[in-house]
Amino acid sequence: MKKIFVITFLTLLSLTGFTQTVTNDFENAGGWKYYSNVCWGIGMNNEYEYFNTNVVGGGFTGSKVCQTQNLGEKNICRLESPWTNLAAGNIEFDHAVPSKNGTRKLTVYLVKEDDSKSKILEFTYTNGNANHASIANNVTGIRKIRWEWTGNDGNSRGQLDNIVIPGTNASDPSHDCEPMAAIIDADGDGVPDTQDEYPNDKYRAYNNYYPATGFGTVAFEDNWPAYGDYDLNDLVMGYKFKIVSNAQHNVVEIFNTMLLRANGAGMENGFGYQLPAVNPGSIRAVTGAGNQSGYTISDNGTETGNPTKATIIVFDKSHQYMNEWNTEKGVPPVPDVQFDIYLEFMKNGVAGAAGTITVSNLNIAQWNPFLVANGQRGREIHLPNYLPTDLADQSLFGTGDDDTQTGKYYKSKTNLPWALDIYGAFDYPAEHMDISQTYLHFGAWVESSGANFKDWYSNTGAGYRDDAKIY
Ligand SMILES: [Ca+2]
Ligand SMILES: [Ca+2]
Ligand SMILES: [Ca+2]
Ligand SMILES: [Ca+2]
Repeated sequence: MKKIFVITFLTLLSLTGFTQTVTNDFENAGGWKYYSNVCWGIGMNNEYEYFNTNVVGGGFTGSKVCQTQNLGEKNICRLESPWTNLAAGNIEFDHAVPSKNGTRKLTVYLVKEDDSKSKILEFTYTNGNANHASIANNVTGIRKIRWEWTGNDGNSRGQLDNIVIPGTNASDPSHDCEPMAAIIDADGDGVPDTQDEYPNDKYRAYNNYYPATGFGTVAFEDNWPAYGDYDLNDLVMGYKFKIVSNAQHNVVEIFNTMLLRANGAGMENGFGYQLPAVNPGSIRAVTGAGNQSGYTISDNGTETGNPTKATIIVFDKSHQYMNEWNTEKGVPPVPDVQFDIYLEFMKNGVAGAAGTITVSNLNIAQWNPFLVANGQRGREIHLPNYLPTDLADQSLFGTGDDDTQTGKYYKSKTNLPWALDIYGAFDYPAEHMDISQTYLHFGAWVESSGANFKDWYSNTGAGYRDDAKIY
């Protein structure tokens, strides 16, 4: 909600269409207290005074009794504006040092948050008259203006009046007049730096992670439409998505890390996934996939033959990448094999031909992973109740143990699945170990349609698992 609020707020500001200014004519009845409350003068070693005079202009003039000698930073005679979200336009003010003795000089700076400064005016007084400054400014972003008087004489009064600064007050009085974090937006993409994970990149703003931390796991039984040994370890894949989005929450790119963890299978199985909400034309490029022999791949890296839902083939044959099965008791495990899949949706702000998609419409949680059994493209095995792709061989539905029908997909008559999606790590069964005898509440979880024993895979308490059957 916070992000939405801030965006709305900024939009309203820009819609008003006024050139906003930060002003100070020192005439407020509240006196200096009023101005210091809205963050004028921060950085001075003592307060401004009021001087009832028309020397500069109006009834009151900002005036500081100060040493104009160069006595070091602490004693420099100066005034500072509030932090201002500066806009292009003229910076205007009147200034004077009425009781001039010796050499007196005014130097005006734009100051950045890191206290680096750039000079915008240097003025040497030759008399006590008021002077008007009008300084063309093209700098935007968070700055304050610092007026410093120096000289070779003792006490004097640097005076200011009728200050007009193009921009809006960006100081936060409730936080020591620090720059208001909510509206610092270095790259101008509309997302404040504090919320912008790419504060210097206008084409990127947010990272979105799925799962929120670590890896999720999908595990498959490749004997579908038969139960087979039902060990659900014929392909075990870790998955992680980092979705980068821009200020409008459009997907810019996806970094998808896939881990081949086990392939306890005699068959050569492939793996892919579909993004149901993504038109393939919204993706500019896919890189990082493994071999894709037996598949037809479009120029942008998505699979041809699924014209409305982007389909990514991660690899064609798992055993090319992992010789061991990583499921056989007594055989030492081999390391996971990592695939870094990169999906480019936008480049320098330009979307793919089919246009942008928002992170919420993408809804990465509905990604649709599937195993392709034994190199036969049509033999797709999906998570329960996930739809087949356009390339699935529908003649397999309802055969063997499968009970796929309208509204029910990849489930048996007793609702057993051929694939599992675990939002975290998964200690998968060892080779040939039926998952329902490895995880002792798995059956009850299925029978209850997931209502009971939701922790069937994670709970290590008594009665939950047969450790001897876990790899
Ligand atoms: Ca930004
Ligand atoms: Ca940004
Ligand atoms: Ca199996
Ligand atoms: Ca197996």
